[in-house]
Amino acid sequence: MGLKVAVVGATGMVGHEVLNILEERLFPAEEVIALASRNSLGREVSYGDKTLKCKDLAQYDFAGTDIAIFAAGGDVSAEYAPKAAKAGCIVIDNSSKFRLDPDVPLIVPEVNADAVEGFRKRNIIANPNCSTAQLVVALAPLHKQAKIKRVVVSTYQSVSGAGKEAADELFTQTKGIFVNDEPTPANFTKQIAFNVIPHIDVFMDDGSTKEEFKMVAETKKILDPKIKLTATAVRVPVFVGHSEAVNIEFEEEISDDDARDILRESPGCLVIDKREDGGYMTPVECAGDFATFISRIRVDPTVENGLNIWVVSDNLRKGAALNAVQIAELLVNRGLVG
Ligand code: 11C
Repeated sequence: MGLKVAVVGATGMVGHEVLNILEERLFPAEEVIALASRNSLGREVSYGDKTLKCKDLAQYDFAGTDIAIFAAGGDVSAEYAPKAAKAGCIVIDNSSKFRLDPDVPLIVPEVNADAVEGFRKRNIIANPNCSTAQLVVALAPLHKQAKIKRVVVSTYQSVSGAGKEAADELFTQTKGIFVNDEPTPANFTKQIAFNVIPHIDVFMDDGSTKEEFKMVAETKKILDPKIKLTATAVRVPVFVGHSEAVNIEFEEEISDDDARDILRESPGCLVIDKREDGGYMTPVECAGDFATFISRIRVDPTVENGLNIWVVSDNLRKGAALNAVQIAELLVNRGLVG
């Protein structure tokens, strides 16, 4: 069965990874169309050994296209995703625009694959925020075993989460500091080179940031509305790979050995956890990989049934492009498309 698949935002970092992953995972696409804004018309992008010329999203007729993966930001999704969906194309949307819409399923295939059936209401499926995706992959199997009561998570998020220009800013600032250039923040609110910034996305009325709010609301929607979660989201000078220090309180007893065994068997998880120098994962090692890596699994003795874990994953892959392609695979495997 050959499918017609459109990638919206094909020139961006996530769009680039979507094209790579469709090809790497041999997605059954007969035709792949790269779509972008008029400014990128005719720009070439790679899909395996082929070169695709970008077409103009504004002129594209989605009728006859089976799946469109949107990776061009909330404004583009708000305007074009409903049009594509109305034309009969199933939209998999990377932006935050539809995630909390009760008529749009928010899917991480390892966690809540069955909820995908709900796409029929709007023909749209939402992909979670990158920091949520890797978190729920690690939490879901532990929740199934011992029921999570509360999670305290601190993130260490790479600059690629903020896009290509932000990644370039880290590069330019880092070089500039060696020649005494004054850093001029543009994509971040403060200097990012040799610094950390406890601020991602806009501030909310309660003092949290929208990134932190998303982690709370999306985890509840994907995993369990009863889970209490509090987050502090921090930008760090790393190019690719988000890391998370996660403290979890369970209703039932669970040892660190139990958790390690469960996570070893769980889909999408890879446990790297030796209690020795280097026996854990860091973001530079996860770039380009599909897995959610879990390290530093240990008991938190300050609460009843507490564990600490360290979770690392490629934010452009599991956090965005890979999860979107996995959703497309889920549609194919369940005979919901084509
Ligand atoms: C970041 N997590 O690292 C963000 C990027 O809601 O899809 C993804 C924002 C989103 O800046």
